[in-house]
Amino acid sequence: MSEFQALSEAVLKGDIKTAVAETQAAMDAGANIQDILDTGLIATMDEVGDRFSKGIIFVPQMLRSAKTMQECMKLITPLFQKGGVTSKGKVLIGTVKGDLHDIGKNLVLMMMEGAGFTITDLGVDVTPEKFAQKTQEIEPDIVAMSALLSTTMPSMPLTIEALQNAGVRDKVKIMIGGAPVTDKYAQEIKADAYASDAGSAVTKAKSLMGIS
Ligand code: B1M
Repeated sequence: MSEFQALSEAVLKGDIKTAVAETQAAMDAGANIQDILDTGLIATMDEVGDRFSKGIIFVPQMLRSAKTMQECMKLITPLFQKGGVTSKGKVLIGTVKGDLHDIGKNLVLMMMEGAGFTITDLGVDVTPEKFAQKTQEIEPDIVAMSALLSTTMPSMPLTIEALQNAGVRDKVKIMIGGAPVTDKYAQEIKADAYASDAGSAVTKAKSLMGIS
């Protein structure tokens, strides 16, 4: 049984009040924040996805669990963020067109912010044109795209094409990620980096910026 069993059960049930209280209790007891995130929250969302695949739960329950996880993340986010550091680089991030999943993208954003990057978040369902227009406007160092559906992955090469058409492809590094995305896919669509999780997204972003 996991140390975060009660938290996990509350997220599965979509019981926001209990989940938030359990997160706070774990933090007060000195639990490692990364463990709360990995074992208590992320692993539980995998279980939610598994139950959804098996037809045990449906979209409303999945949504409720997602909302519950997001409320818990609000408590731990400040602990990942360090103030007053010089920016390590500008990152433009969003979930691609047609895709509404934002928990993973928000985790990546939170970890990058914590590592000292300056983030502009375009949110979800971001069209290739919006990515291109914002890239022209704010001139980021890295354009970061997230996709959780195999059906929305093709928005990634379309976004790269839009950046090309806007004449900004060579001015940025492109990083992609999300559960169905792979390193092989990143190479196929000529992205500059793939990251499998929020932690490695930070490592890859630093390496793209030539910093360690
Ligand atoms: Co959706 N959903 N969903 N869903 N949902 C999945 C993704 C699915 C795998 C569930 C399943 O069937 N087992 C499946 C996709 C199948 C596929 O295409 N391969 C699925 C489906 C089918 C759907 C709908 C089509 C269901 C329907 O309506 N019939 C629908 C689509 C809506 C749409 O987007 N247009 C849908 C809807 C939803 C909700 C809205 C209810 C909700 C999202 C709420 C929200 O995000 N605000 C939801 C949820 C919660 C999930 C699951 C259960 C959990 C996703 C999650 O938040 N995981 C998911 C099953 C699963 O993933 N196990 C599922 C936790 C999160 C921390 O992990 O997002 O993977 P993840 O992010 C990780 C890494 O991937 C990586 O780092 C993160 C942290 O380590 N990462 C990056 C992510 N982005 C990155 C970017 C990077 C680098 C790393 O660089 C830029």
